[in-house]
Amino acid sequence: MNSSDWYKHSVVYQIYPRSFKDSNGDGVGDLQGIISKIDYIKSLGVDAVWLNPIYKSPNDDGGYDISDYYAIQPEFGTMADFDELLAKLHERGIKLIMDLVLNHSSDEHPWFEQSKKSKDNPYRDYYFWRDGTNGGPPNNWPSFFGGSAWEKDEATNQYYLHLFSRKQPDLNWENPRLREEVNLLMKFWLDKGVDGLRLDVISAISKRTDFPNTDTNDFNETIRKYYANGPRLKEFIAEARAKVWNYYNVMTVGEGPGITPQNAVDYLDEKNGLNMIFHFGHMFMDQGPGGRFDPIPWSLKDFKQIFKTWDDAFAKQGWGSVFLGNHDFPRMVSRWGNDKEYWEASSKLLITLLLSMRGTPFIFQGDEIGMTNTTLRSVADSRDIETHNGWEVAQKKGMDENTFLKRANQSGRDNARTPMQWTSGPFGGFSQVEPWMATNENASNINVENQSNTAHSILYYFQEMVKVRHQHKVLSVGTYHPITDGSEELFAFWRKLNQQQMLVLLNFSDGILKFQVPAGAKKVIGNYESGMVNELRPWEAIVYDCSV
Ligand code: ISL
Ligand code: CA
Repeated sequence: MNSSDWYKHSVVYQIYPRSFKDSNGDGVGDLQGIISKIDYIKSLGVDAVWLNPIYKSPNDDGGYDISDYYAIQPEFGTMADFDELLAKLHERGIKLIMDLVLNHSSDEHPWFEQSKKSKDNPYRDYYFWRDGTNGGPPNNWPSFFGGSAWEKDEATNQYYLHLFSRKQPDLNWENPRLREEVNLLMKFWLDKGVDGLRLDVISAISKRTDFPNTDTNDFNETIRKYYANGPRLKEFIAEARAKVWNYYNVMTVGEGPGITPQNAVDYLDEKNGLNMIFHFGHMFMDQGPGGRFDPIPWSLKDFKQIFKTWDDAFAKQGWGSVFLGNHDFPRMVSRWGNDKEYWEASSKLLITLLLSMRGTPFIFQGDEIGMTNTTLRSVADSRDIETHNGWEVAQKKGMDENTFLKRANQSGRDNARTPMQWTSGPFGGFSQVEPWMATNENASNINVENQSNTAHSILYYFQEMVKVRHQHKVLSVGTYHPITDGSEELFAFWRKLNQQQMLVLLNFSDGILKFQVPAGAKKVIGNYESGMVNELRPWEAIVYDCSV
């Protein structure tokens, strides 16, 4: 595994290729489009790029349904384009983290094409096939994307498991032959010089394979108890590490829906585990028992507690990751900030939080310029299977489209997938033709072009904050000491490392707050021009150096 712990000192930029930049005028982002923006990526000061899946896929779930792990999605380009992108990133000292989807494949993958042919096909056990019960599915497990997690295959009169869409059959990691296939495909990408792997839904590769009914209506509880954290999880991760990762200088970050502060360390064993894992404590805090389209209010007090709980968990072993948004969640400024009258200040405040917290920060494309949620005018505007399936479920419960749309516009994944906004020109400069998904209407005033080289812009602030993080090791590896736990407006904390100590003040409110700054504190960075000491204006963020 890593001889170097480069990832602990890195800032990672997440690129959703379909929406980053279209280079050949087909309305879909592609690898040459990313290459055309490589100097922009360099200008951000980031150390690594995480690419969402770029493998051959029928695109049922944004590429998270892979039909060939060894081929590039033709819409995105060729393997030569990939090799060029990797080389150009490495020339600029930027590492590449690939996204591997190993909990499930596409139903158009040859493995599944074989597996469904007959009960005695050699590939049958690459997936989970079970007989139905009482004329229905084997158990009551719901899919992440609505409906049952089982699909009936008439040809062999059995059901196959798919925690996600019916076109994403779960791979059976209990089968050593499947695990060997996974090892081979990982080696293929690591032999090409890839520096890191983001492991999709790694928490579910070992699940309850006795398949009991779930005993709760709370979906996130069902994930925790039945889909994730299964009995052989540590074994499977340790095997992949021993057979593959230990032979490369590769960083591994798992995506862990269902992990808990108590069991996170099980995934992060220094010798046999992953380097990092994404937790979802804050990501699910505003989801009710019905999941994404059952939004509930969130409180800053709980938000702060979640950061403390997980920092304590990761302080024990392994290393944490910090993110406030990605391709699966609404835009951070719309979700956690104030994207109306305090759009600029709150975007910068969230960037300050992300880049001053312990753990490797992951910034999602567009958040560095304060991109906001979009507005679906009808469900037909959505390009996300989760939203479409969610609407089907909602209709069955008698919900009207406007009510569902309000929820989808608040918490749906489409918000993060609108084309990157480069200029105030047509389609935000993403493409010369109508993109695969409508550009956000505010692209004319929120874009890279009008924020470049503008001192007070969000983009400029992001670049400055990245420099601050790189210049002060206390912000990447220092200890974390929250204060003002009880406040519903102020998120304040210390970061300490030997003699260095930094005080971070974040006013998560539209009001003015008082805070007694220690004598001798030196302001390092802030999102307002100089103002009154001991007073925080609406959504004001300040980092003070209080080193002794
Ligand atoms: O979007 C969610 C459902 O509410 C998240 O819980 C998400 O599905 C879950 O964290 C797993 O996400 C990953 O795997 C999915 C894919 O749709 C997501 O884009 C990916 O990030 C299935 O591969
Ligand atoms: Ca294209």
